[in-house]
Amino acid sequence: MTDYTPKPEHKFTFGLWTVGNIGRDPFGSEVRPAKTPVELVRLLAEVGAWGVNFHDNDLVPIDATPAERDRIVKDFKAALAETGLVVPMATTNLFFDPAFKDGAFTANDPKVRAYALQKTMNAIDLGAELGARIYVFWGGREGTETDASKDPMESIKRSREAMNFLCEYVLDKKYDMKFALEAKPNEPRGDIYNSTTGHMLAFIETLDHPDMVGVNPEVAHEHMAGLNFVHGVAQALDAGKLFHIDLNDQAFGRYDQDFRFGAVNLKSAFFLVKLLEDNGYDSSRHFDAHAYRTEDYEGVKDFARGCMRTYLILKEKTAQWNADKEIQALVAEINADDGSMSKYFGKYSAQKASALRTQTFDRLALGARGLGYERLDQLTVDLLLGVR
Ligand code: GCO
Ligand code: MN
Ligand code: MN
Repeated sequence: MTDYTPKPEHKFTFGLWTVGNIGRDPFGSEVRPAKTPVELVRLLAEVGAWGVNFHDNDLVPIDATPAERDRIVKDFKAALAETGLVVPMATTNLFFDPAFKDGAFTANDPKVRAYALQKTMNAIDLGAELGARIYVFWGGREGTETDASKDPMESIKRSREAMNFLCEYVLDKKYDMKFALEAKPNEPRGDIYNSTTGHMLAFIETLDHPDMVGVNPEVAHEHMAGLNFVHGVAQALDAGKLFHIDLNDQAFGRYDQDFRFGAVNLKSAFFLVKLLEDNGYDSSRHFDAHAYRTEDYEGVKDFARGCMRTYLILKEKTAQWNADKEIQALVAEINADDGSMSKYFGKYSAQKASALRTQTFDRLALGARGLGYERLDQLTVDLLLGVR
């Protein structure tokens, strides 16, 4: 192919907060002047993105008057119409304002919990008004520094009650909207509840409307926890719960770096793209990342273009891997099956179990056989490095 131009069918999206990141960190102030939402929409259109997502307060400041809100939303809608960008996802900022310093839905203060619900209902309305059909929940401050401060059992109950309330709100309003829960192990809290995608998948099954709720796994967050992201995403896909995904990159063992997709772990990025593409993932490819602090807005565009370009290159590599005769011959060999064991697999029966007991196995031969994974992995590396 070698045409790596992003197209609408690729469903590439960015948050206003990603290309709008002004480079503040705990050690230094902003390095880029802030752009308005309208300017950011135009920037995203220029680099070829399909959609733009936002937190309520990325678009409407927390202290805006109703008249200001209406004007901002009107200008934003005009920018969307002008550029053709869509809004597939929206979310609530429940972490920036000091009111949320102890969390939102799990805060100990009931007034904070009620305010969080009110703020989220307003933000859901805003998202619905702009066409968002996925609503993300990232509980950045839903956690603790000390477990003396909150009863973890109570926190789980409060989280569940909030999700149940908000699902009913969406049903009541007849919005065509589903929720996607995003896990992160820590940062900004010392520990965040439901710290991995696996935790979230288990939590969802305890809700009143589990079918309305899926996950939004993020590469960086599972890597912060030292986990294999591809495996976590596969579990979400298998459960029919991969409603959305946050693509970025991250060195293991570091703070939340939110680097350009593929910037650090190219091989796992490849297996991720392969997983998504081979399994017909059809929702947004959302980049939740930002440019290095060293960059000006030209660098921000390079960052955004780079995310999409790397994804498309890895998509091409997926097709190449799937069509590579030598690789596929090895895959077939690894999975060779003469059918002689089929009678033991599938649903249990007492008859199957007793037949299996009488089967003899050459255990030593099973253990002695080389599997060829070194060769397969090196072929993959050759392919990724462009020498195949
Ligand atoms: C982070 C998170 C956030 C969320 C965003 C939308 O680590 O800061 O990834 O960027 O994804 O708040 O829910
Ligand atoms: Mn992150
Ligand atoms: Mn994220």
